[in-house]
Amino acid sequence: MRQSYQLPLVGLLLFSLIPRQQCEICEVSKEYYTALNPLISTMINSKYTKGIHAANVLLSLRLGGILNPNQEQQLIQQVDTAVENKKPSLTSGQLALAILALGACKGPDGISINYSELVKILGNKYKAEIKNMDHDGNPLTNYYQLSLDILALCLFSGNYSITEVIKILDPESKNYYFHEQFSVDTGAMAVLALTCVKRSITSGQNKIDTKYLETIDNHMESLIAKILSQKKENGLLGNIYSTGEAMQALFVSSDYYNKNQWDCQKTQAIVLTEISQGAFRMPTAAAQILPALMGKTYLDINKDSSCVYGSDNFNISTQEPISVTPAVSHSQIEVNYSVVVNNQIDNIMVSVADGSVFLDVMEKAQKENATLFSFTVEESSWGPYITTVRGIKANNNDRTYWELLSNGKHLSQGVGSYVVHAGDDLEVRWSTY
Ligand code: CBY
Repeated sequence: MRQSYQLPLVGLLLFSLIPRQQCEICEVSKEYYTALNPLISTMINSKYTKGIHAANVLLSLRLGGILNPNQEQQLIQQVDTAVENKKPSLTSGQLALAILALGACKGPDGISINYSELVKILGNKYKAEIKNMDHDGNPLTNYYQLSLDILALCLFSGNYSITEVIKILDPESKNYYFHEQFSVDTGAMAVLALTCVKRSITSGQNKIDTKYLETIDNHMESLIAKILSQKKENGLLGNIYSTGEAMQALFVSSDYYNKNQWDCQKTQAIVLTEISQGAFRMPTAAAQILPALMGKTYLDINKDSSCVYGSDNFNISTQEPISVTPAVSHSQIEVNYSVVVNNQIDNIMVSVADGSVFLDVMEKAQKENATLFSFTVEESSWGPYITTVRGIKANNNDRTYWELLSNGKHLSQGVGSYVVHAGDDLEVRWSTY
C-alpha cells in the first residue's frame, strides 16, 4: 500500500534529477513579421565590398529561412570566394563565422564546401589565439572571436580541448571587460559556446568528460548573472546592439535563471520599437538581432538538416528598400573636434552639413590640418573602424584603441554611423580597454 503512493513521488524525484536542457524561447508571432521587414531588406540589399563581411548576414538569413535558393546561392558564392582567397589573412572569428554561415544548413547541391579543411585551419587559428595569451593574457583578437571559434569547432567536429575551454572562458577573465564594463556581446557568445560544449559532453560517447559538467555549469551561471546585471529599465540587455545575442544566450540557458529575472516580451517590444526608428540600418546590426526575434539561436546551426526557403510570411520582392544613410541637408552645423593623447588635447571647430556622421567631421578636420588630424580607417563588418590617428596605431597586445566620445560620453556606434549634432564636443581618445 505504502509503495503505491510513493511511486509517483519517486517518479517526480527522478524526473527532477534528469539533467534538463530547457529552452525558453519567446519569438515574434507570425502576424507581426512585417515589423521585421526593414531588417530583411537591409540585409538583402547590403552591398559588402569584402565578401567575408556578408557571413553574418548569410547566417542570419539562413537561420530565419528567408532567402530563396537563388539568393542564397549568390551569398554563399560571395562568402566562399572570400574564404578561398583570403584564408591566411582572415581572423579566427571571421573564419568561424564563415564556417557557421556556409554550414548553417544543408542546401541543394551546388557548391560543395570542404568543411573539414576549413575546420582544420580554424583549429590552427584558434591555437594561435591561445598561444598569444602567453603574453599578458591577451588573445590575438578578443574573447568574442574566441567564443565564435569554440562554437564553430564544437558544431563542426573540430579539435579543441575541453579543459582549455574551461580555463579560457572563466568568467573572471579580464577579457570579458572593456574599461571595467562587462561586455554583454562577449558574455553571450561565450554562453552559446559553452552550451554547445556542454551538449556535446552530455550526448557524447566520452563518459570521462562528464566530470567537466559542474565547472561548465558554474561558468554559465556566473556569465548569465553578469548578462542579467546589465539589463536596463527598458528591457535592453547591455545596449541595443548586444541585445540580440544576449537573448540567444538567455534562450538556451533558462536553467540558470528564474523566470521573474527576465521579461522576454519587454525586451522584444523595445527592440521592435528601435527597428521602426531605424536603429538597425547596418546590415551586421540587422543580422545579429534577427535570429532571436524569430526564436532561433546559433545552436540551431546544423549542416545535416535541410535548409528552409522563402518563408511565406515575408514578401521579399516587394520590399521597400530603406535608405541607408540619413538625409544630409544643405544647412551647415558647427562641432568641436579633438584628438586626445594622454594629457595632450588638440582641437578644432569644423563646419559640416547637417546630418553628417563622425567620419565626415574627421575628414574635414584632416583637410584643414593634416599634421594634427590625419587618420586611417579599416573597413569592418560594422563599417569604418579607426586604426591610426596622427600615425599612432591601435594595438591588441597592449589593449589600446582609439575611443570615440561625444560630450564626454562613450559612443555605442562607429564613425560611419554616428550622426553628429550642432554644438557636439566630439573626441577621439587614445585609450586602454
Ligand atoms: N567581431 C569582433 O571581433 C568584435 C567584437 C565586439 C565585442 C563587438 C563590439 C560585439 C559584436 N556584437 O560584434 C567588439 N566590439 C570589440 C571586441 C571591440 C574591441 C576590438 C579590438 C579587439 N581586441 O579585437 C575594441 C577595441 C574594444 C572595440 N570593440 C572598439 C570599439 C570602438 C571603435 C572605435 C574605432 N576605433 O573606430 C567603438 C565605436 C566604441 C567607442 N565608443 O569607441 C565600438 N567598438 C563599438 C560602438 C562597438 C559596437 C558597434 C555598434 C554599432 N552600431 O556600430 C559593438 C556591436 C562592437 C562591434 N563595438 Co567594439 C558593441 C556594442 O555596442 N554592443 C567579430 C568579427 C568576426 O566580426
